[in-house]
Amino acid sequence: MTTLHPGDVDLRCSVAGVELPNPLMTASGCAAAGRELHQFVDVSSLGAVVTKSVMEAPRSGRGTPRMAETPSGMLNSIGLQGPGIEGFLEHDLPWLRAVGARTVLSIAGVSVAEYAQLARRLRRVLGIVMVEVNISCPNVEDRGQVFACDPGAAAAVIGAVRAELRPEVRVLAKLSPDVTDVVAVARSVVAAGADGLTMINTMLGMAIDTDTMRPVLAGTTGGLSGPAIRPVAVRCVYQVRAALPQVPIVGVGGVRSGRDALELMLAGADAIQLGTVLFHDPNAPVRIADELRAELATRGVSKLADVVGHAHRLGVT
Ligand code: RRO
Repeated sequence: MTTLHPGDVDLRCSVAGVELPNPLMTASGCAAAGRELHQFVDVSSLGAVVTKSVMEAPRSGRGTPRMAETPSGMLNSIGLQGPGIEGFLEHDLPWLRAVGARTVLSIAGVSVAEYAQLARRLRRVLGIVMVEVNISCPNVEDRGQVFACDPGAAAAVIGAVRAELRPEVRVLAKLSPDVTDVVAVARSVVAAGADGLTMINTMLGMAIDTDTMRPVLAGTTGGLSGPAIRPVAVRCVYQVRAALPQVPIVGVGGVRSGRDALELMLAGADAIQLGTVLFHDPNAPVRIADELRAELATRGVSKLADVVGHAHRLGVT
């Protein structure tokens, strides 16, 4: 048997018809609009840069402290800090275009009308390959604004965005793991026009400082990310892939290595986002791409697409 060389492994992938040179994207909120990361990794070499979620107006976010470490992950309570859509279009998108990045714009709002307005603003904007609709931010004023926790509310947002965007701009819906039935939410947003799903956002968590005896985060609760949530991401991707095998999935949650990325792809992810790992290893997209090639070569797999959803083909339930 001839051994496959990692360099011969084809990492190209396609998400909802959008062709990417490799499956590794940044996760929203973990690399802003890519500028800082570009000091370490040429962001045009990534599958895509997914921006921090942009709202209609500039926003300063929650008070500090906004981050807390846990033994197996990180809690954040940023609260949607950002430049607003005009600031993003004026300062960030031109830079992303100039460096040749494939840009996925993440958008967020507090109402269906705000999401619709954002999508309308994008109608004449070029240079965005997909829009990721963040309906699952845990750090909002009330849980009623976590649209992804309710299939009907989630569908209302996605339907409004779909109706306003140019038809060729693909729409990803970013889902929350903090639900009883993620498949029900997935079905609902796909019926409303989502071209694909990003799973998962952070899980709502909390830490208390036992010396001060007060919550660590100024926002009290925060989103848990990192290795602790990877099995939850694998489970969500697996369940949705089983129920909706034709729907593209971008897997995200605690990926730190090529093997972790492979696991999510075996569960059914067509592409992968890297989040928390970027904070301690900004070179992770390059390292993980190399590791993924090596993992596939070891298994005699020459094309990434051949492993997507493979765990289902073995009939594992
Ligand atoms: O800004 C945030 O606090 C935040 C967002 Br928008 C999100 O989607 N997920 C998260 O963990 N934090």
